[in-house]
Amino acid sequence: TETASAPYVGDLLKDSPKNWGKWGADDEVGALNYLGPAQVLAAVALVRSGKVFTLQMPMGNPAGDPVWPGRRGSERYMLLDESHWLADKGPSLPGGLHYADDAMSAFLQGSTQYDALGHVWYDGEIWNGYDATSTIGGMAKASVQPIAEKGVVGRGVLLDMARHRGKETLDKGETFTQHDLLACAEAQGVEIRQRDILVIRTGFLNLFHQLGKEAFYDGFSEPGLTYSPELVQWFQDLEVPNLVTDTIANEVTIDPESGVALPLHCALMRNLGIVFTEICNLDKLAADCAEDGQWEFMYTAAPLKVVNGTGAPVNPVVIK
Ligand code: UVW
Repeated sequence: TETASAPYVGDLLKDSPKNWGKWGADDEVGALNYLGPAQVLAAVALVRSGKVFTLQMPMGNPAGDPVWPGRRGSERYMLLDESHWLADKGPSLPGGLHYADDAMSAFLQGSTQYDALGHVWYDGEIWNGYDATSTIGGMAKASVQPIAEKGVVGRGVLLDMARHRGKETLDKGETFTQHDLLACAEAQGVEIRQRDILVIRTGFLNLFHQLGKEAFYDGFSEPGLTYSPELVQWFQDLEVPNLVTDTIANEVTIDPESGVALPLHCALMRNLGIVFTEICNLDKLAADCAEDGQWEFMYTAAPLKVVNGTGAPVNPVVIK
């Protein structure tokens, strides 16, 4: 449906390219098909110093986690600890061992995560043309599980847009384009190559803890890439398999020109099959890249194999 302020996303994207069918009628991993043995070996060749970086934000942080409005951060609770034995309620095991158990309630999109390719849709169809009714009761098609089964390994390139603009963090609603990414890469002295995993830093999620929850969500508007047909074609021509950022949604919340919310989820994820990784912490990696001048690395990730999941938590590992 159209609203007064924004066109229907299907109209906005009516001429946008699609990769449906490119990897077969039953494909569920989309542009990850661009990553094969050649890309893995090229990534391995970038390992020079043996430095390792993990990109996941802590889960179950009592101070809360930055999540998309309407979602909750992960909550972890103890089911069994020493208090049970102090109260004579702990299980009795031969030999007397005590142990701790806990559980977690978590939105699968509520922490550092891989989105399933079927996570968003319009016109009643998800990635590869599967019917959107296949999402009912769990993702029967294009869930996160096939992505998790495949795993992600390739050449990652960090584009530090915050540093490039001389800021600690990009501002609410601040935008950038593929031209800005190219200028950032040039300033960093790194080349963006075919089939690279693009890792984009904005610094924005640091504001969640700096400003506090209320101010962070007041006028919620993430910085990020903006939609244009040229940008979509750029991603398509580069054969980008995976877009990784330190924001909740990998793109500016409302595209300023069209007024449409999250059009790149539709144009890149639903139509081109580009896999999204969101809510990463890129600060330590960025500081190291600025120090040693190596902005390219081996990127590896394997989200959890959540059956029929719309997404899954992940702790991506970068090796330089
Ligand atoms: C939505 O799809 C609303 O959000 P995300 O991709 O950030 O999980």
